[in-house]
Amino acid sequence: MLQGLAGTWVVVGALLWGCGLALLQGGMLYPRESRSRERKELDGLWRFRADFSQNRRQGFEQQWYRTPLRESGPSLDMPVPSSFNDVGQDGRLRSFVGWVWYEREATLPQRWTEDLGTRVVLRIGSAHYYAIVWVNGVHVAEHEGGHLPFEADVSRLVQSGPLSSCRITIAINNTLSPNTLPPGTILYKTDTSKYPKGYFVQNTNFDFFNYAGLHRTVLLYTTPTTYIDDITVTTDVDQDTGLVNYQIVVQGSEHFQLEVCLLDEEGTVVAKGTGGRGQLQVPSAHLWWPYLMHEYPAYLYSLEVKLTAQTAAGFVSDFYTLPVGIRTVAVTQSQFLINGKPFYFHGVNKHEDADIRGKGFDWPLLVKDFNLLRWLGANAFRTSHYPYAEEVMQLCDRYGIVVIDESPGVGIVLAQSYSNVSLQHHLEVMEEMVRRDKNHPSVVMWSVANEPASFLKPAGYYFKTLIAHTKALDPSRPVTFVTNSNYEADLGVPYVDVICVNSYYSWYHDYGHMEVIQLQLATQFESWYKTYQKPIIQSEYGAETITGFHEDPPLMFSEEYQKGLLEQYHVVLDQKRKEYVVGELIWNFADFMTDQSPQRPIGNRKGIFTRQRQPKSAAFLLRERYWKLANETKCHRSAVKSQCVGNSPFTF
Ligand code: GCB
Repeated sequence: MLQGLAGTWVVVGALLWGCGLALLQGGMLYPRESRSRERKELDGLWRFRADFSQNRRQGFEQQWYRTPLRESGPSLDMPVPSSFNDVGQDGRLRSFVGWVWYEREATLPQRWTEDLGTRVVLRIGSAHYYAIVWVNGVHVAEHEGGHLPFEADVSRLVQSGPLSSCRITIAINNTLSPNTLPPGTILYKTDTSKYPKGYFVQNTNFDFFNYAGLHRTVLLYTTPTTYIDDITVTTDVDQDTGLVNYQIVVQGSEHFQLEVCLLDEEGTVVAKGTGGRGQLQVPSAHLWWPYLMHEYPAYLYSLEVKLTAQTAAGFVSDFYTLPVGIRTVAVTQSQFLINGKPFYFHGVNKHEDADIRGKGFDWPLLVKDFNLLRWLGANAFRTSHYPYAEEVMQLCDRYGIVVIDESPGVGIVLAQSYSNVSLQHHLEVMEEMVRRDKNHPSVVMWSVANEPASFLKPAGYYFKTLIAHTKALDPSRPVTFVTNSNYEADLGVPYVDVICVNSYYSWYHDYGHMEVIQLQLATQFESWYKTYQKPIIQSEYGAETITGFHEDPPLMFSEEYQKGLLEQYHVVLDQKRKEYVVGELIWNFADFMTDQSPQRPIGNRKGIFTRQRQPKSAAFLLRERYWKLANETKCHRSAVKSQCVGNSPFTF
């Protein structure tokens, strides 16, 4: 892979073997059931209380975690997973800033509490933003950051007495500061002629509602006390042989054996290995291809890992199965290559957002979204503007939807947010994110931030450090951040592999003048490319549209204007994609909730689908375009020419 690419950056999968996660301890494998592992989901109704006290600290002063929540005052029923903001009728809760308290009892199987060879782990998929966790009143974990999982080994606590249940209390604070990701500020309004005493508001520099709560599954799972803690897989291709490099970390014992087996989709063993690291060779490998790029996209093998260890109590075994897609990613001066073939991103930006549940994980919504993506002919999305649920990434692997995986680095615009404290936290967040998502074949690039003030002086050092660190964590993928700065002023872009640019011509300026889009967009692309000679993705463009508003000739906010604006962009994209533009991602997949402001009529309406996932006219326009692009690129690469007829969508 190293030879033959004149590009700015190439994949060096094998180097990942040398990589170490500098700051974090331990792995964060997705909790899967196996012959040695059980899981118990704690989704459903939890008890809930928001701390409305003046300093929001009454819960700590009165130690609400010490006794069941019902004993320290009234509580509400709160569904998990869900944001707490939109499920109630209390306006104060919708905009609440401060500590909220969640609690529930979990009944544990007898073996979990009696078998000292069992390790019991509490895992919280996402708690926004800062969380403290107690089990039976004992502090077990603290975590900063709203979009990534964290865990606590609670074996000692649940095995210390004749317990059949345990009480889990989680306090969560959604307050943002200039050093959090995303950043925010609390503004105290002290003019007593206008505001009551102690009045404050939380300000943010991002355009989505700061939903909070337990957004993803909370669960308990078990492993043996000697267990498979982490697996890292990178893949490469040599002729038609797939190469699967693996590295396994074991905790709990120094004396163990590891066996690995790679199975194809039929369940046939295609390669075997032993030991904590190695390379499996798969002759005539089925590669993992993106959706619409191949007749059989998204091929997944299964890597079965078996650990056996000799412990004081006898032999123990642990089993873990990881889905593996064999594919390569590389970037040249003008192309994004997957499996050595040019890949053009035609897709969307999303949000985790829906009526009532806010950012709460919801299977029906997720399946609907993937059905819409495939209907649309989208082959990619960006996780704007934070890491999405692990189940989302799993479906991307399964359907071949390519992902630009973005950190919660959105709204970094204050000078304070470039401090060392902020940078340190951002480095840790990248570690958590890479640790969680490194094995997903669908993830082809990391995005460390969205629209930072990258023209500020400290931005150069900040992004240089952040991008270098991310590359050290994972040399197998390109790294970017998404810019809306001027090409001459941007101090971060020198360090990215692919330039991702957002622009809103004839929306945030030149209102209504769609006739200037082509000139402005062409100038944008040419300026960036002349300066950097790197591939470019139009990572956002779009127009606010209220579904059902019709105006012809088009006026802003009408469905016709959204379509017209997109069409102007497409003219230039069609020219430049023949040169160095490697993708286009519409803003946004669906309408979504934001803070209240005169520009946001109940949220951001730039979706091509409504918040309830119904199509606006632009969805049909994009559908035609994406299928046409897919047909073109597929014809370009495949022998199946007969399917390349007209503009109509084809199916495999
Ligand atoms: C952007 C931001 C996105 C906003 C969008 C808009 O540039 O990246 O978060 O929602 O513009 O609609 O203004």
